[in-house]
Amino acid sequence: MTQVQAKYLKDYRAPDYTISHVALDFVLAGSDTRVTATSQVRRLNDSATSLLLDGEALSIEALTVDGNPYPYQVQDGQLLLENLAAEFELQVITRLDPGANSALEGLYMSDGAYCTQCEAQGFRRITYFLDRPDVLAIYTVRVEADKQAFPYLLSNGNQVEAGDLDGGRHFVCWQDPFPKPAYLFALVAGDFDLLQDSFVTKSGREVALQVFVDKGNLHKSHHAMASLKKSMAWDEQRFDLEYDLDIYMIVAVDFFNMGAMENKGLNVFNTKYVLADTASATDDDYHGIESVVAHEYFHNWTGNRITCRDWFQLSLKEGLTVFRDQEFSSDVGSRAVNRIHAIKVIKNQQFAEDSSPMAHAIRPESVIEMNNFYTVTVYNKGAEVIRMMHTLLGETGFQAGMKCYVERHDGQAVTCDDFVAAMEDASGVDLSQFRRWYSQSGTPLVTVKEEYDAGANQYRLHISQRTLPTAEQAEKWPLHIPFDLELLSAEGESILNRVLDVTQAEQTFVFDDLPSAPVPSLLQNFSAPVKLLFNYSIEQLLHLIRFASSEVAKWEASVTLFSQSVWHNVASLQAGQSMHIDSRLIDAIKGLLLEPDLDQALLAEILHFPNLSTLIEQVNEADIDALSMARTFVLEEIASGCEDELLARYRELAAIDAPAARSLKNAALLLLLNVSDEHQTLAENQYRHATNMTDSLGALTALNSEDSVLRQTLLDDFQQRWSQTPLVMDKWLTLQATCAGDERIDAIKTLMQHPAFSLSNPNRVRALIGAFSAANLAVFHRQDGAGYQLLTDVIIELNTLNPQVAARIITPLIQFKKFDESRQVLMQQSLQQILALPQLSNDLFEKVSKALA
Ligand code: B3K
Ligand code: ZN
Repeated sequence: MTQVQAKYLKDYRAPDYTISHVALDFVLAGSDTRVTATSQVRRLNDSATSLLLDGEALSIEALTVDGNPYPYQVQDGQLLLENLAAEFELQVITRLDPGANSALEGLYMSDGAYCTQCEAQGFRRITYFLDRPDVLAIYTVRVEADKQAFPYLLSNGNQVEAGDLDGGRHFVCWQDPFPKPAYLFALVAGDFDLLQDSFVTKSGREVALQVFVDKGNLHKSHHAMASLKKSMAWDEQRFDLEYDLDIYMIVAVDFFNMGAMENKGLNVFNTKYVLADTASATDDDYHGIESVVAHEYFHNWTGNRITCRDWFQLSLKEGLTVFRDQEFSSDVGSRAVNRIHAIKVIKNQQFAEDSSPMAHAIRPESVIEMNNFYTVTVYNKGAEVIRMMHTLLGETGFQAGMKCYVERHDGQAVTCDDFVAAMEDASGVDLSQFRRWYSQSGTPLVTVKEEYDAGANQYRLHISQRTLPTAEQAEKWPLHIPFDLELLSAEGESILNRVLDVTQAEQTFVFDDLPSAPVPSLLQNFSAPVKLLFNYSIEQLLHLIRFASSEVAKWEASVTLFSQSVWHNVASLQAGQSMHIDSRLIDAIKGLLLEPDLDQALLAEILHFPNLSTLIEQVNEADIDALSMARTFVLEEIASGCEDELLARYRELAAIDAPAARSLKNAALLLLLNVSDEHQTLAENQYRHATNMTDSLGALTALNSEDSVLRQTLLDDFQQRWSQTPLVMDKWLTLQATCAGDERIDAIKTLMQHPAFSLSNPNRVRALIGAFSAANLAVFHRQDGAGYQLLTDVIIELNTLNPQVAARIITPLIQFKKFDESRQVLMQQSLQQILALPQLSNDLFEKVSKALA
């Protein structure tokens, strides 16, 4: 297979032709499915003479121009038509086999239902088209299928006609009044249970709301519906944005490559982000559903009404929409806890991406396979960039910017620059230097040095910034960094709270009239996605934990305190000395456990001390063996030092039916199991008397750090109870993928043969293989390379089956730079093995070739 060439942002050209209307006629008939696409094509560039349409793996049955057969050529999958008039009607009939489509892009079958996934470039697997986001067309769709097997025939917009046909078949016609790019097209045909509701918009229009789920799951669809209504109300209140069609549909399917998809008026969702009841879903699952439903809904304005000019601009819609869903979660839940979750994604995953061969700016410069760029950088760092603008402009300025953006660009396909310009114009804030965040990749290192001059009552902060070269970009520039700072007095009072504009490579900020040295709370709320380098003393960290105004700062200080202790012990191990913990760390945690007013969910976050991935990101090279020993040591010391307090909190919270209480209780249990096996009975009792999945899983997770007879007994019980519920069996798979011990590899291989597992379903692959390689670092990085080989074997099978999923789970294998020489060699050997595959997908080729370059 010849590998495709990279495409560059700098080569963007407006299209020569556009398609204003398209009528799609689907005759759904298994392997003999036929699609007739009738497009109204218009020339935009007078000097253009030929038209190239995108297509992939298509077979043409007929093609006409203005009703007459017309000559065409197919080159590298694209369709070439020449000598065309300025306006014409093109009709193409293609034949598809959705049942054979295991890549789950374009039109495919999910457990007996037809469904589509067209973003980024799946529409070209349905018909030949101008499959690019700057071609906006009005769609009318007719779907025809067997009536008994597929009673629901759905597409975008409003239903305009329906009827019965001969031979037990029926049809439905849909019309979407809003012009849209092809990636937002959707079709679903199947038999579902349907939950119906409605929402009255602030201007008084009634919108029909429908959630379609697999038969027998209606009782699990209510939370998704409630989340949708909450999102619609919130977007009106906070952003003044109202829904525009008369109907909003969500369909949950089992086979889905990602979380969900925002197709206009017809969202398609992974069942994981729809189905929930308290018996089978955890509090985290509930939260995930609420935020993904919200995210897809918010795309209706930020993504659908205003879309991207080209795929390099993906963060225009994704960064902004993640920011919006984060704000939604924070307004309806705990702002501090949501912020902590967002910070963890950046520190654990995005920093790792920045230092990997796949480093890219939130607006990448070059792309081989677009599906590889739905990343934590584009999404989550993209959201941080929007958040920084929000910090610089304030809520009022930011909302003025949003208004300007919507008024200027509604109905258009635009760029990130257009967004920043709207923000700038509406607020008057100069964002010229700030724009670099869009084009510069890598994590800025921000070094802070403090200086207190007692004679002059003056405190000075020297702040310098530097971004190291990344794989694809050598030269770096200073960025405009909003640096949120609090200064605390020795007595713990807040003396100053403000955002510094850090814009130069080196800058000094001077604070006068300070009678004693303050304690700084630096980069509060993680006000910019940078690595902060500051040597906090233990005393300063303890001061911040007690007195910082920001709850996030208290959490950050506890993370730093814990990390410092781990690194200290890594050094001891490497020097052949014994490990040791400063008792002040234990006392600080004890103090927090005894503080009655501290938010329970926040305390739970603090007790979930940094995992191995977070710690690895703090250094250039990680000695994974020493690191994992040192982390376990520190955890055990804290847990045994706080045993009484942990037990007291555990007992006090045991019977409280609230998510925050449950999260603290389960965090305490996890620590207690680190102290002694005696506490196993706590976990067993919790499991046996649990009335909800959060408590069952909390108990199993606490028991999961090492294999034991009890663990095995309860896992067997769990399996018997849930064998018919795939989403719960995913939890069962993940528990086994993330347990310690050398026998793990064989256990996972055996599980791959279990009926609960299937390589063709992405949720199953992520639950077992994805969890193993991303969250069981000690075993994945086993010295003999057995962990790498296991992942490699799965990737090789997925290369042809589902390239998108293969390329997603390869991430830990290309991030080899942090590990020792012998592990690096083994990881590279695995990558070589993949690169040598005879039919290597573009998805894998892009990542592997960059990693080995
Ligand atoms: N826009 C989709 C993601 C599509 C990914 C294509 N490989 C979901 C979302 O971000 O809302
Ligand atoms: Zn999105």
